Amino acid sequence: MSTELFNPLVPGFNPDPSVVRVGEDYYLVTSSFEYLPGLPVYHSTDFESWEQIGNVATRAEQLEIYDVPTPFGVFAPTIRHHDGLFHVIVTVVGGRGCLIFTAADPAGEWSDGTVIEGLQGIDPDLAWDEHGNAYVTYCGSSEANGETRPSILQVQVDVASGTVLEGPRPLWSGTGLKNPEAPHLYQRGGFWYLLIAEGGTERGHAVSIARSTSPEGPFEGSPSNPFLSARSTDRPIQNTGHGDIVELPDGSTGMVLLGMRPVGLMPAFSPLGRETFATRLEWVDGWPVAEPVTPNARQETIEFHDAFTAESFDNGWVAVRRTPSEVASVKNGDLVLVADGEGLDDPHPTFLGRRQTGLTAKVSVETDVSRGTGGLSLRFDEHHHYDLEARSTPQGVRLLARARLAGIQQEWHADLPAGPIILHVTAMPNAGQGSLAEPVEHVTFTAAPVGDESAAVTVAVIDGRYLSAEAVLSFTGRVLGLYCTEGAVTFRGFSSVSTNA
Ligand code: 6LW
Repeated sequence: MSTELFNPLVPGFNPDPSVVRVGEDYYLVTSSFEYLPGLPVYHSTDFESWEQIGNVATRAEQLEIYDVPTPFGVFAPTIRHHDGLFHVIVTVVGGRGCLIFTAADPAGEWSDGTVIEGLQGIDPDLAWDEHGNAYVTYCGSSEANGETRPSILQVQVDVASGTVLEGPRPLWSGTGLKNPEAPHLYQRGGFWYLLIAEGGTERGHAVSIARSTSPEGPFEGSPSNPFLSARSTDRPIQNTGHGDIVELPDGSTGMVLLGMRPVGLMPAFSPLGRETFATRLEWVDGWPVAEPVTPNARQETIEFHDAFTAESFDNGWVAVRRTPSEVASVKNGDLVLVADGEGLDDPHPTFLGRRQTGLTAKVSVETDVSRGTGGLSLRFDEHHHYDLEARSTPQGVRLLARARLAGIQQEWHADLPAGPIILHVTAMPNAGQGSLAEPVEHVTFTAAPVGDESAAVTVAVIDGRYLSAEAVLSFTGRVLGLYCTEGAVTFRGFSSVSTNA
């Protein structure tokens, strides 16, 4: 039976996907930038339904991202399996540099990470030849005719010690489009194939390929490069690039890659940022031909409820530059956040969130602000977030909705009587648009006394276009979470429901 390719394959903020097949099992990892735990690991046995089984970096010391500035942190991993061990190679930009993590079980625990000493670049790939030589192929820069240009480089390494044994040698620079990056090296049918992204991660993003009889080159590009791109098209999935090739359950060749889903009349704004998609490749004369990446969303609702009764955090919760257990505690159904001086505009907010996984999404949580100030936030980074905040006053509960965008701020207010409240945020693309001036997405903040939705107040309805990857100019995506800026806030019964039409 032919494997059905669902798109998005892994919805929400999941850029730079890399995938490996081991027997009947598939494991996929994506970039995580300033969030911890880092490097989510997704698993599938049919390539159709995917479940997050863990994270590579569950301990802060594995990444050391406490001080990395936005938009740095954990960029573009590669996952491979060799000699009975899973390997993830990645760069922590502005941090530990290029690292190799290993694990016997991809659900974890993963190792502390071995630094590849002296490697200057991003997007590392790891491949072994038949003699066991290990190659790290990555995006760096090389000099030609007195000019420094980004290019794909390669070193041979000792994986156990992280020592560079040979190189770097320049391999290829693509067809001349900007930003040749995201290399992956594969052996197939007597050739070594070098897959790369070029054109930049924006609308010009593309995938190109070259081949050689040796992993060290020289590489010859495909005559049909770039062999995949959505540039200058009106396809609903844009920015497609940064691929990784894998054999599908039906024996055909698949490629996972990043893409974006712009919404609105133009459509120009992608609320969820860069997500993981998939397409099929065919081999013609030893070169891949790609099908365009087409939408095929699962007709399902993605639901998540957390009653906060477990002692540990479900592996989809993330915090900013700190682990969830450093910022939050759970006990008997209460999730407590305690402010420690930094707010949402700072690099270390007291914030605990989850990726927004559907273009249509609703999150609700009971909130007790009798001892502090906090609420719900939709976050791209510390400079770009929409918030619904509550605090107690002598008259009751004061509600504040805030749009904070690169130093620009607008606020809306409403009031509720004293007592526990429930906060809701809904995100909904605006389907019935007649003009470009209309909102592309409605982000609605409402609140009600617990148990009395008839007394709900709408605090604000904000156009989501300004909290999109294009407006924010961000590598991340939307993370929807709970926060506290003063005192302590207790949350109960978090629920999130989302759909991708
Ligand atoms: C990543 C690069 C890219 O390192 O964006 O889309 C960078 N491609 O390959 C960050 O995700």
